[in-house]
Amino acid sequence: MDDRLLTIQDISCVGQCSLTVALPVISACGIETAILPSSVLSNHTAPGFSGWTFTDLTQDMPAILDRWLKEKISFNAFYTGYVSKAQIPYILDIIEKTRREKSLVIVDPVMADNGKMYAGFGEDFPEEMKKLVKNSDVILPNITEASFLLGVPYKTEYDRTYIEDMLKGLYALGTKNVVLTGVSFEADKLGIACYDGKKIEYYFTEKLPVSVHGTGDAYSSAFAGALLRGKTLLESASIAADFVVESIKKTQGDPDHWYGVKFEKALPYLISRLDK
Ligand code: PXL
Repeated sequence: MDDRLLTIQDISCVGQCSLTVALPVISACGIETAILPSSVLSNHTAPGFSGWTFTDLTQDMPAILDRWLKEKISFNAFYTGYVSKAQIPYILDIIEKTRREKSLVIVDPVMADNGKMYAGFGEDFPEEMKKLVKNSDVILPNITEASFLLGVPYKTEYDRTYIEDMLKGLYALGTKNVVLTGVSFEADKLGIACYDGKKIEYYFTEKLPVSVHGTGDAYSSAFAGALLRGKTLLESASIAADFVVESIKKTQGDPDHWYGVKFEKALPYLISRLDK
C-alpha cells in the first residue's frame, strides 16, 4: 500500500501557514497528503493582522472519522499542527482507529513562539498537548513550546546544558524522537537539536537577520515529507532547515510579503535535495 499522510491543522485562508503550507510542501515531496482541517480562519493570528474570523471544526471530526472507517481508509503517517485543546482526544481516537501497523506520528506542538502563547491558547493547553506528545514518534517544538511543555523558564541566552536538558525532558514525556528548532549558540548560526533517546545531534545553518512568520510550518512540513521519503531523522531535520533558509532568502527584500515566506519558490530546491 502506498504512503498516505494525514495532516491535522487549521486552514488560515491567507497568511501562508498551517494547511496552505503543509499540503503543497508534502505533496511536492511526492507523498499523498490527506487533510483534516481543525478550524478555518480568515488569516493567521500573529502580529500584523488586526483581527480574524474563526470557525471551529471539532464537531465534524467524529462524523468524518465514521465515514473514513466505513470506507476502510487508513494512514501510515500523521502530522498534527495547530489544534485546540478540545480536539486532542478526537485526534488520538482518529490516529488509533485509522493507523496502519507501522504508522508514524509526527507532532508539532504548535502553541507559542518568542516566549509567548499564541492568541486563543490557555495555560492548560500544554498539559493536554502532552497526551499527543506521549503518543508520538517525533515532536518538533520550538524553544518556547518546549519550555511550556516542560514548565521551565524560556531563555533567549542559554548554553548546551539548557538545550540538552530540554531534549531529555521532552523525550521523557514519551515521544521516541525530539527535534528542537530555533537553537542558536552563535550569533550568526541557527539550527536544530535532535535526540532519539541515545545520541544528541545538531545541525546549523546561517542565521538570517529577519524573523518571519510561518517558518515553523514550512519546517515541519518539509521534515515530514523528507522522513516519509526515507531520509533519517537528522537528514530530514537538516533538509527542512535548509529549505526554510531558501524560503526566507526568496522572501527577503519584499516589504509587502511580511505575513509569511515564499516557500513556493524554494520547492524545486527541496525536491532536488530529496532526489539526492
Ligand atoms: O504557524 C502557526 C500558526 C498556525 N495557525 C494559526 C496561527 C499560527 C501562528 O500564529 O495563528 C491560525
